[in-house]
Amino acid sequence: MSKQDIQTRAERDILPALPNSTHDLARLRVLNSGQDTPVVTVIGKFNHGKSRLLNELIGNDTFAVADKRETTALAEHLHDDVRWLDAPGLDADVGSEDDRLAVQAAWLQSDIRLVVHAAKEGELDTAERCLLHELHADGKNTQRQTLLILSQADQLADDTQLKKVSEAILTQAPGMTLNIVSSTRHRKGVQEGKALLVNKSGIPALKTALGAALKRVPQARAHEKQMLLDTIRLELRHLSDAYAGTLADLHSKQRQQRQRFDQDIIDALGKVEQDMQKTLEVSGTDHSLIPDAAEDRFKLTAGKLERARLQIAYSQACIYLNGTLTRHGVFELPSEQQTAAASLNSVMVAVLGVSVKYRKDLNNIFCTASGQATLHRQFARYFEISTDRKTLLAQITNAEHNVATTDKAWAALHELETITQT
Ligand SMILES: Nc1nc2c(ncn2[C@@H]2O[C@H](COP(=O)(O)OP(=O)(O)OP(=O)(O)O)[C@@H](O)[C@H]2O)c(=O)[nH]1
Ligand SMILES: [Mg+2]
Repeated sequence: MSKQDIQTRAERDILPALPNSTHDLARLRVLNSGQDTPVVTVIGKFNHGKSRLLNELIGNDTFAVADKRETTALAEHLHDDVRWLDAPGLDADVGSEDDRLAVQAAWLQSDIRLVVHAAKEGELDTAERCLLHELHADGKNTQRQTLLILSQADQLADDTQLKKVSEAILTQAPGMTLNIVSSTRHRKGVQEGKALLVNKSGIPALKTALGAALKRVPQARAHEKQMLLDTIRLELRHLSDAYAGTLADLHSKQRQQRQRFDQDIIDALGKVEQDMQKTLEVSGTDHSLIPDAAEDRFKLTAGKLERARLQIAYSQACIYLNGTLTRHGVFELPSEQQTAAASLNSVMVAVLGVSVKYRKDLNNIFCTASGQATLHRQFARYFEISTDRKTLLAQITNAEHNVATTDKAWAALHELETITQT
């Protein structure tokens, strides 16, 4: 598989787990593209002289310059083993979506950012200060470099004015070096062969500073690649640990719930068996089996008494077992099994039926191992399809899906690590 395919697969498999890594992966794609040529871009507000500065740095009028909002898309030029990118001005209020994308692309591709601010504008405004702050933070992380440039220096009345503006800006951007330039002076000096003017334009000094920054690019890129992979790895580690923890907790909850259910059912069946045995212990004639004669219709017969006694014992067993089931969230039949007769929709009715029970039935159902095992099995089946258990199962399925997502992301990250190092 080609490096590009691996990169594409990494994006496909890592992003579902870490959607916030979009930028890091896109930057890795740039760093892994095999293009070793360093990229320098200008950033700043429109009309501050960005395009013209680039033209002076490369020594020809490649980039469009105008006294209005001019650059509206990313323009690129290869010169002196450097890719120069001209970006639109950063003016959110007048910028279109295309501008925004172009600025984003410049941000993504650049190794060195030249922040251009026109001297005549005085201090940096809030947007520029935010930008510098952002670039500074990014630089600390990635080692990408930023050079601050005070452009159009010739527009100020004198050196005192220039000094005032420079000092004000340096207090706004502490720790930074200010590169003061005038593209107009540079062009004039070059055209008229005036070395002093060229020198005074600040462009040669800026070229020297840029040259030093360019030398640091390979090392910065190596650092940045490692840093990006480390960041993704760390985030993935946190995420997959969290997902694995959730899944383990849910599995353990599922197991414990079932164990408690099984134990409670065994205990309840044991108690019901004991009570039932007392009812069934009576020896002698089983009156319940002797049908009443027609003339006994309004009399209290031994058969009626015995049948009532069995019925009460049976009802008590059912009530007791039902209490146990209810404690574990087993109430009614699942909706797909329900009928129009609401009284038939209980799990107890579904398991034990509605027929009248006699001694033999009660003994088989409640007092034999096979009877108890049957009840246990059927109760367990309804337990597993009760609402709470189904919800838990859905949570487990979801957690398993999350774990699978991070597993896939790990595999893709390992591949990405291989192509990034080579
Ligand atoms: N006096 C003077 N004018 C300059 C200088 N640099 C640029 N300009 C003028 O400022 C205007 C804007 O210059 P551009 O280079 O197009 O500015 P930009 O920042 O690229 O502007 P957008 O592309 O619209 O963002 C043009 O008229 C330039 O000629 C300079 O050093 N001195
Ligand atoms: Mg421009």
